[in-house]
Amino acid sequence: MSDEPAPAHPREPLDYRRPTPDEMRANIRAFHEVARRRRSVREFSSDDVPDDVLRAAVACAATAPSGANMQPWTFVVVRDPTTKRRIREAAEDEEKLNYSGRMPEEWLRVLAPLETDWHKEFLEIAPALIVIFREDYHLEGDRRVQHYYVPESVGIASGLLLAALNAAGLVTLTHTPSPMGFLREILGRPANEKPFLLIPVGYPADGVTVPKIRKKGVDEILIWK
Ligand code: IYR
Repeated sequence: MSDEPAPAHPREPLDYRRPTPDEMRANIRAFHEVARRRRSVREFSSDDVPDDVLRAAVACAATAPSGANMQPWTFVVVRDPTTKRRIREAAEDEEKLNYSGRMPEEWLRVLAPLETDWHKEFLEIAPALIVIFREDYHLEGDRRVQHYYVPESVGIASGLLLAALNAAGLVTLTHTPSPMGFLREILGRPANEKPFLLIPVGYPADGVTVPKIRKKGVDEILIWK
């Protein structure tokens, strides 16, 4: 393989129509209505969700921008009950260690109001788990092609996935059992893929409650200059 720079991409017109300010206001209001309803849910119904909706949500994630358009991500949708059980058992083994000494006091202190613990039943109960893998490089033959801005790229794709799933009417948890190496093994993914997030997806269990927390208001986080 040569080290010549690759030729420029052919170009095409941008598919874009400028909205009026009022159209923009209506659009953003509608989007905010969806976004503000998203909550992390930890108790799921076992009711099944349609494959095509999960597939369409991943297609939304696939539209994300990425460093040099490397698209450094793979999404594994886990439906098989045995695989879900293995993931639950491995996550609980890690989280037991986290909650019984591996997390510093200070971390446990900020988690306490959320009442999380090492039990992760939702990993078996939720009808689907989506595991997002990040890819820091890929191989072309025996040549290693580096990826750039991987956390930024995969973070944006993950946000789009969560937004899409919640817009569809499903609920999600952004779960980070730590460390997550077991996911690569259980799911048989190659060495260049590293688990990034584990997202149970489904419907909320009947009567589910969520912590009454508040998001910072826009005036607390927005600075105009
Ligand atoms: N990953 C652990 C602990 C945890 C950490 C944060 I930061 C949270 O916001 C919630 C939980 C777990 O999933 O229990």
